[in-house]
Amino acid sequence: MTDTNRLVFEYKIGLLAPSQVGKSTLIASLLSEGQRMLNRETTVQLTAADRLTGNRIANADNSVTGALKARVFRPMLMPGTSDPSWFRLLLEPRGHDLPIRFDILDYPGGWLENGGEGPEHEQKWNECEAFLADSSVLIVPIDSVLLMEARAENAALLTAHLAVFQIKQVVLRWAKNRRERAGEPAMVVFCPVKCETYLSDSGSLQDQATDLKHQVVDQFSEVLETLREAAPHASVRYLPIDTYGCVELVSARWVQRPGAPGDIKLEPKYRVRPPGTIARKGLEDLISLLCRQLVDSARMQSEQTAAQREATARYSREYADLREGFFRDLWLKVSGERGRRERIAEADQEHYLEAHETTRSLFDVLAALGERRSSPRLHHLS
Ligand SMILES: Nc1nc2c(ncn2[C@@H]2O[C@H](COP(=O)(O)OP(=O)(O)O)[C@@H](O)[C@H]2O)c(=O)[nH]1
Ligand SMILES: [Mg+2]
Repeated sequence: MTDTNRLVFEYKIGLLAPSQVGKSTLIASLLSEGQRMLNRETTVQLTAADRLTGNRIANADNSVTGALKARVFRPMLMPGTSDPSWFRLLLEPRGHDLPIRFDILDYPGGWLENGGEGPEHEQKWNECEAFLADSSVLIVPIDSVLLMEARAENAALLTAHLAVFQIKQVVLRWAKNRRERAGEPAMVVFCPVKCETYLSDSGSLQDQATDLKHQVVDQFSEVLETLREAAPHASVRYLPIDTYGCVELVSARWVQRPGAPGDIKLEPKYRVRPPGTIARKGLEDLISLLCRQLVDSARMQSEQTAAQREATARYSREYADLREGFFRDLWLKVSGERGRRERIAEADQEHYLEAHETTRSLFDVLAALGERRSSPRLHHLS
């Protein structure tokens, strides 16, 4: 962008989860579902900001759709994330040229668990940590199968497998950062994933919604406490998400896995519910939450800029119109100084009007987004 006076809205979104929970799948679903939903019902649209992001999302979507069509859903066969990757998405109000960009960071979950192996990973993880600490929104995907099936014999290992301590550390750094920048957005969304089997609205015969929420609040109680203490202004939400919706847990077995807490790992087996078509749940609510939060922040930022530019424009106008006595006024005119001041005043007025117009557009978008009602899946934790 060449125009330096143009308002730029950029936000970071961080995901916090150990490996194999569903970060990469969630990011890919967010764009596919976001495009479908926003193109259908609102005044904004969501697009990939660069080709790399577009390709990554297409690959993830193809592999999921393909596996479901072939009725083979073998979680352990999905390739893991090997490097940090940035997904760059644009949220653009229709008919207005003011994109809001947000970057989502994906990284190997193992780095959160133990910082990775060797100095190279450590360096990359440090960069990821800085990104997470600086994010406007943190999404915490949680493995529902682990939460609900660990039960009696391995209950003591649950906290370690969920990486609660590591999550708390990142959240604490994030919260301190957010408190220092109280005018900026701050939201944390706890998202249990892989919950098709436990929630009746995704076709399961059992309804364990209350139990699932109870487990999340119980296991993450220290993280919630940290948030309440270190960033009381942050909004905290609970939103279970099915990124597939058409699969069902058949069994979950603990298998040997050296290096994992207790040297064991829970391995789920799924059955694909015919006809094997993706029926995502909860994502629309997540997209709405993100859009509202980010558009509202953009609106606040734009309002502040408009106020500053208005003051500047007023000053430039007064300076351009200032009378300084007969001879001095004559000189100002002859030397071209009056004309220069006049041009500055006009340009400043224009910049102010641009920011004012941007604020108005963002208000319109917010109003349109606000009309969408959230589903009963979404809960406020504070
Ligand atoms: N049943 C089910 N499986 C999921 C869901 N989200 C992710 N998975 C599976 O969990 C595994 C790990 O997902 P992935 O996105 O690679 O996790 P990451 O390591 O956190 O990036 C993959 O096999 C996914 O297909 C979900 O909502 N439901
Ligand atoms: Mg991944």
